[in-house]
Amino acid sequence: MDRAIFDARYEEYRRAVEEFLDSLFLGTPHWQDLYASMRYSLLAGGKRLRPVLTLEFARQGGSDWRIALPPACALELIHTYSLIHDDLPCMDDDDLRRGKPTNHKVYGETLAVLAGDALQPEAFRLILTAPGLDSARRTACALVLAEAAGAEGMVAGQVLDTLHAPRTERELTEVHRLKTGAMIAGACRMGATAAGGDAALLSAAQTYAEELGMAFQIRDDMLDVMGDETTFGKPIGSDAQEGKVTFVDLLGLEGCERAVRERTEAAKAALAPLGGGGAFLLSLADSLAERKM
Ligand code: GRG
Repeated sequence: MDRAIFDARYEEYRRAVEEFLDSLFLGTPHWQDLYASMRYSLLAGGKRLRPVLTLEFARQGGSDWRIALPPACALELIHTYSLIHDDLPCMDDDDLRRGKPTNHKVYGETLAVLAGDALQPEAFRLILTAPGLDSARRTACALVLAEAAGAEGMVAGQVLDTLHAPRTERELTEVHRLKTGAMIAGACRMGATAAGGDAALLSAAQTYAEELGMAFQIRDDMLDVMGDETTFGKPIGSDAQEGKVTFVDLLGLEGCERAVRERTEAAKAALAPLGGGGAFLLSLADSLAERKM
């Protein structure tokens, strides 16, 4: 896809997501400190990759992509909670996220934990009240989110990563399939589900996402070694400092580059059933393989 057309579509999706998120948690209860803490992290930028994937797969399912905005943003609420909790002293103990002080550095640990807690049911509320979805699609989308974020998805990956010290390529691949890949796969399946897409689209979404998720994580490990702190938005070298084994340790930078290329090509191959309609997703895979943030 022509770069300018790709950029324009990504920007259209990103802007719609920002506007939707900015409309949340604006009330004036006397527990406004909770809302402030939630909005601080929710509106701190980020690529909005997961909602963008949802909106594009909704388009692929033949729907007006706007009907998928609530479930797309639900994924971003869950993603945001995971980042807030991951930065806490009991986990990675990070001071910087997306180039800004982490939530607990600004609001304190108690409110950071509670903001993350609140974002989870609020994500399900968005799906279960989505105006453009009938009750069958709302239920199906809620299930996609539970599978992606729960005890067989992202949280399982975080447990393995933080408490089981993965060291081999096989162990690391499993961690990242769950911790990073499950939410990326959930994002793709969410769009297809919201649009009522058929089994072929769901299957393409799953395979594309699995390969994309691994490429994304290997690239993340590379950036933790060779990235620029200002662009990446968090300190470089934090994995090594925390004693974590990464793909860079196992494969070296060149091996990682090769693996990212192979995974990216496999992700693109999974889009064959979409024909020319998959052009945006092909370009997205290529752009993520070269990302700097
Ligand atoms: C606390 C239950 C729980 C889970 C945390 C997502 C996660 C699991 C931890 C964040 C740390 C990390 C490096 C995770 C790997 C996935 C990843 C690269 C997350 C960052 O996603 P991006 O790059 O972030 O899409 P932006 O800022 O662009 O939204």
